[in-house]
Amino acid sequence: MVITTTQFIKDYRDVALRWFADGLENLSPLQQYQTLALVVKGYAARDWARSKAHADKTQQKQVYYFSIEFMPGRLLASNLLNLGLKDVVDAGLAKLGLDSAAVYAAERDPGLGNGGLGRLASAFLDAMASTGMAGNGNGIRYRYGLFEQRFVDGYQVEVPDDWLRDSYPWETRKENRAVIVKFGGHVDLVPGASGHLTAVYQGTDDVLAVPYDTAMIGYRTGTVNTMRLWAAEPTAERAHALAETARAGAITEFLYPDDSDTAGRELRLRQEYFFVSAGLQSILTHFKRTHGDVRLLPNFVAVHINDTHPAMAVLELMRLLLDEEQLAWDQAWQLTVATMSYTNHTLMAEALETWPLGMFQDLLPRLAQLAFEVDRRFRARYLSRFGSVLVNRAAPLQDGQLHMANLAVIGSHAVNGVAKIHSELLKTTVLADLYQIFPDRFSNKTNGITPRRWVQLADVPLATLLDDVIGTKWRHQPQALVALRSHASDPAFLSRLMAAKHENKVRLAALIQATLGLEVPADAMFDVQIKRLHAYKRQLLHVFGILEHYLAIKKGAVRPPRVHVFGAKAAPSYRYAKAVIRLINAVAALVNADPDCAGKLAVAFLPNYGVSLAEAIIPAADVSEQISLAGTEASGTSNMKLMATGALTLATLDGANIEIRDAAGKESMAVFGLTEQEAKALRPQYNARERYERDPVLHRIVDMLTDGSIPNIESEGREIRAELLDYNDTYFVLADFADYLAANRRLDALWGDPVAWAKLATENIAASGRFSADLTVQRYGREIWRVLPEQPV
Ligand code: 26V
Repeated sequence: MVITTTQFIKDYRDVALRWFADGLENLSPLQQYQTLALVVKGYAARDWARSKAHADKTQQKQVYYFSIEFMPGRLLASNLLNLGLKDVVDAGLAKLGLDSAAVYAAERDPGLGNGGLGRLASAFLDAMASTGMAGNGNGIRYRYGLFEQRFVDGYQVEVPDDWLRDSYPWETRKENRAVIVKFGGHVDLVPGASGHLTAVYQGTDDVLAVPYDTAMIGYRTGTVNTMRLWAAEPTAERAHALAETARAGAITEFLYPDDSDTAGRELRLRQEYFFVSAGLQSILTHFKRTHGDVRLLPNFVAVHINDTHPAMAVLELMRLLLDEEQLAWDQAWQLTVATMSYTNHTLMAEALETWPLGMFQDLLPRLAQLAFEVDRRFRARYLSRFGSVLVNRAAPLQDGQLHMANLAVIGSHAVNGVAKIHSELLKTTVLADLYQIFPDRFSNKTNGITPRRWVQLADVPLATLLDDVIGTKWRHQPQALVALRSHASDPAFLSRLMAAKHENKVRLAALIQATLGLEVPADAMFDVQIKRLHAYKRQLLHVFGILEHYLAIKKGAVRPPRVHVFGAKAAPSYRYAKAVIRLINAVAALVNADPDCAGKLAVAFLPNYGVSLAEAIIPAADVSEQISLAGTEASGTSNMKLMATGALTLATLDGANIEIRDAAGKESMAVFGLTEQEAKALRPQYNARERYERDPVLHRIVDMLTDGSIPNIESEGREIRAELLDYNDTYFVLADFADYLAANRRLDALWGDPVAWAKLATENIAASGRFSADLTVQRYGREIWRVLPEQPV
């Protein structure tokens, strides 16, 4: 899109006048941002309308990515970048004398997700638009997103995230596309004249689902797709009563802040059905208008189930095809399976969703009937071939529970994991039985990230350097970054690379100063761990490493200075995770106040980790901590973002770390710890207490949890110690401790040779292109959704 700076300034002034009846200079930064967002939305509007019309006219196959979470991040800068207008607008803002940093910062970051799963969904929407695919998001417009995290006395305190308070300029309410979603009541199947049974609903509780659409603008493609988020409202007949508004609205009031504790929550079940039913109804309505015959559905529509939360899409599509479209079971089933595909995002057995049948029947009586029938047919079909034991374990209904992962696999034509090791482990662990029955459905699709947000926007010093050294091709094709390899031994380039990193570190140091009042040396090694707080991710191991360094300093050891940067939210009900948060804050207080540590060791735990904070932290990282127990982290994606901005990875052989090592080369990663197979073999004979007794350093550090050496962690220290010694250290922190230290000492040694360090950073950046989400969605597009031609092998 071509807009001159002059034209932009005129447009900006016009919109300010129309919207606020005022001149730009009289608006607050928030109002300036809102005005600018409207201008940009206007610039994208034609492409958006054209993309929709084009997809319909050419009958392009559409992907609908169903996800209960999306985390798009701030959109202003990324929309400008993708439209090719960022430079023009920045120049315009400068000409107007406006504080562009303040304008960008005024945008709220919609935290409509918990972590990796939600961020991946948004990265995929960005990538689909940027590769010209017609791919849309379908999810929930939560009134309150993931809580805002604050620290009070080292404790995590949760504050509601009122992200819609100032309105959200990117969304468009489409009341004309609202649909009704029915809950409860009962269904009678009444035989009609044709012999087909008609489902008659009585006493249902109806809720209006209103879509809010946000444009997903492709990077210089002209493709603009849609993220459609549904809000619940009372139906017209009930809209007059205030109580009804509150009751209906409750469905989309808040995001569950928890990836561990949603089991059995009726409101969560309502949320899931709400956005699945609304999404499928709107897809079918649109499809019939544009294509007519529902029997062609899988030729033109792919519905993707992002984790099990939308898995009831299998049953809902069956309901629509049987009850509304009057198809016969076999045909409806064949269409459903051909339309659906499913991604699994975790190996944690306790995370596999199940619903008590009683609850499911009460809330979704018709879907429950269909679940019984799917289960009956599944058993009948596979019993003789696979035997009752296996078929029982693979069936959707077991012990009065509906097993959503089983339903998702049975009702989809494709199932995938999110990194090679994860996809392999799915076949031998959580989905092993289903793999026996449907081996051909399984594949791997390693996750990806969008280098546009993480490099082009968040790391301008690096991006500018890259342009200068290898040209700009990498901006369109991140794989072109391999060209950097030929500069990995060029001292001039390496010193410029380190200068760019240093610039980012100075910026992060200023943020740490402003947020925590802590001064950190920008020339220290910045050692970063940013992700949800979970026992399996082992932030505790990182803390133990810090304490070991602290003790060494107390004994006079000299090591390269380090600044440890943490970002992590804990689920409000996850006690252990909250104890670890308090521990990190207490260790930070101890270390940061100790004059012996000044200039040598600092700990900065930045509150409220999310997409925006990640953008500030990632470009400044020297070390990327990816230290989950092998076999527990499905993929990880911060590992990819940190690699792309030149951090060296300190990692176990888990998730996508393995593929990162393979891509960047063994030397470029500090690998440590048990492998997945070793961990599995160790489990039956593991004795954590024995490790504690045997290793004096470990002994001392574990004791520090409870002997008062770290002030203010009495109960937390006891709880963590108990997890380690009484509950036998579920995630093998003690088992991997010594090797973790050894890997850290290797990094220390490398730090002493800045040229060698910079060379490895270069290898990481050069190899990061293969983790572009553009490539990931193209693999989905070719092999699962069939919206792109198969590539010759
Ligand atoms: C659920 C639970 C529940 C029980 C306790 C531990 C636990 C841990 C994780 C979860 C999974 C939530 C789904 C999720 O966000 N998975 C993440 O998906 C990312 C994108 O594929 C992937 O990179 C992360 O490794 C994976 O944890």
